[in-house]
Amino acid sequence: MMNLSSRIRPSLLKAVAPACARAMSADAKLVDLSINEKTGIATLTMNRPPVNSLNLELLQGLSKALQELEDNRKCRGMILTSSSPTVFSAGLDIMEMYKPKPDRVKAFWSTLQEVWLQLFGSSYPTVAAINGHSPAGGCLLSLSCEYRVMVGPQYTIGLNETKLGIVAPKWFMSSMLAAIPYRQTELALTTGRMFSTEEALKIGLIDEVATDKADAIAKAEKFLGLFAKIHPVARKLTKLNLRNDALDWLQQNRELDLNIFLSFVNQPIVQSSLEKYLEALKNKQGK
Ligand code: CO8
Repeated sequence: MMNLSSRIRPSLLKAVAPACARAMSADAKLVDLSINEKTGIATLTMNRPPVNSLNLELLQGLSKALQELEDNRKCRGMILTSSSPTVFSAGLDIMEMYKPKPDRVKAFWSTLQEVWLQLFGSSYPTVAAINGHSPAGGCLLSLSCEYRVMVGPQYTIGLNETKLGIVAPKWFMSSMLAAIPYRQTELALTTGRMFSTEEALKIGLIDEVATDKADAIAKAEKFLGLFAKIHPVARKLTKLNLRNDALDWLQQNRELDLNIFLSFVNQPIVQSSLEKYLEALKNKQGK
């Protein structure tokens, strides 16, 4: 038996999971975490219908799961994916930012910071199996992983914040800069561009295209297999040295970043943009 967390709940194991996989103690409702005992590869599945918008509770579930994996010495890698058939994650739950309650919005942003620090700076290798649309915070989560496999051609990915009249924080930008060049990042962010799978592949925003979720998972596992013969400590230190500047900035500036977010999100013009965007989402064609 693997020496996993004492809080294991085997009942969380999905019927489709391989026989050698077992569930860990992530929040049963909003995230599902299972680990394959043979390979040590964990699968972390976001499960907040309909679109996995990242509210405080989903972020807390992700943070707890990421910490469990960090504490589990047998974890050889993690695949982040979604239980939705069409959406990886719709990004931050706009309702957390629209007419926000002071204490909750602080906890919300602080937890988002924590999740990013945990994911971008994880000691184990990470892959996003992007099995649906991945705007804004959804794109951020995938960019925080080391490799991205995306189901195509029908889905889109990008940091579209400017289209909502909001500004992606510095560490969102750093995450994109870790994947694609400065020039492409500037163009993508200032225009709030959502990329098709094919376009994303062309500029390196994603690494591979998959035909469906199973193919994406298989490709993610193949990527993680590259590390079978690489010394884990050498791998981890190389990754963390490369990512150090971005990680260090947020670690040193969490309070400042929180205050920037709070003052920004509370501005009437931002609230008005969010309100209009929410209305447009609710009234979009096809509803
Ligand atoms: N937050 C809250 N609710 C959402 C969100 C969201 N991000 N996205 C969708 N919803 C809601 C919709 O309003 C809809 O609600 P209802 O059923 O009550 O009408 C429901 O979820 C289902 O949505 P759709 O019908 O649109 O579902 P589809 O499958 O047709 O489309 C998409 C899925 C493509 C994901 C689409 O919903 C979409 O484009 N969503 C918006 C994505 C987006 O722009 N997210 C940006 C969030 S902001 C962010 O992540 C970064 C903020 C950075 C910091 C800012 C500093 C101030």
